[in-house]
Amino acid sequence: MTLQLEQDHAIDHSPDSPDGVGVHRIGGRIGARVDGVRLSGDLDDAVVARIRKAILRNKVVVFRGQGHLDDEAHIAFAERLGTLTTAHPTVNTGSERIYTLTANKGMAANSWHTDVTFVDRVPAFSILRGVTIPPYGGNTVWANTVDAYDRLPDSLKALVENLWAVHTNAYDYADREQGAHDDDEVAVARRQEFRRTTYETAHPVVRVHPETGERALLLGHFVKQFVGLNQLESSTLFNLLQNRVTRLENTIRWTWQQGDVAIWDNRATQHYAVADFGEEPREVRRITVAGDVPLSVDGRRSEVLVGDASGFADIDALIS
Ligand SMILES: O=C(O)CCC(=O)C(=O)O
Ligand SMILES: [Fe+2]
Repeated sequence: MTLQLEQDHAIDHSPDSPDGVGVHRIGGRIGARVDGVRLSGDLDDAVVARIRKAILRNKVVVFRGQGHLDDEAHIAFAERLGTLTTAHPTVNTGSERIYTLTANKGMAANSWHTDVTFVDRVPAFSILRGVTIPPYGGNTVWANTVDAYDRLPDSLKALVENLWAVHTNAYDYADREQGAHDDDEVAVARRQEFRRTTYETAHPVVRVHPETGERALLLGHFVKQFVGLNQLESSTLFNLLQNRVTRLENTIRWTWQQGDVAIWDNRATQHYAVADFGEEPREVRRITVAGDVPLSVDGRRSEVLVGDASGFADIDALIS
């Protein structure tokens, strides 16, 4: 079903709505701050529906002042948006649902990506809670992949609509990630764990969003190669398209406070955690809502090449 996003525009952005919920845009192409909501598993259905609409429309929404949330309440709220995934397909986080990120290095978050695209069932939403926020730096930046597609010239749209890419968690970090030459033991162990089981999936470069019907570019740092192109051709084209996604006008950058929550539509965004907080502590915790298998413009689903992600997310209920 395609949402009537345009019609809802006025309601969605009224700061004085009867339920006290206000959605305020914070960027021209992506991003909104939602005020007047205390996140919990007990929110009214109407408020949850407004939040979902705000996410779909703005691609990422942030909430200040949610310091009352503990892991349990974070999970209870997340469940209102859909079925949850396990914490991660390969990383042992010590928790079934919670993916805790504390690293400033040796992790793949300080590079542009969409979460977990190496599996077929790309998550729908990521819900990130700021637990320990450094005194400076450590912002997160999101980019709008629907807008990036929309702004392509027709010639490039025609090219990408027929293009597929192989995504993997076993890519060569040294080629992609700044700081990947870091031979710190913890960083090396983390990278090894991340690649513990190899996954490879072929996804369409343009996916049709299952809720909005919008077309989005599906790329990011897990892309290994485009189908039918060699390594050099792949990286040339990848850079061209990624530059379209990540140009600054197409992004929103958020400076965290403790107790903030950010929710992004992982089917319509990429993000980058800026690793510029020195040795200061930083901890954020993510709960992930399962998503379906992407659909191409011509109606074909992504294809698993290596690995079985059924243990990461049970998506039978999402397949109609
Ligand atoms: O630490 C952050 O700001 C974002 C980390 C990240 O990539 C994620 O939670 O998926
Ligand atoms: Fe991420």
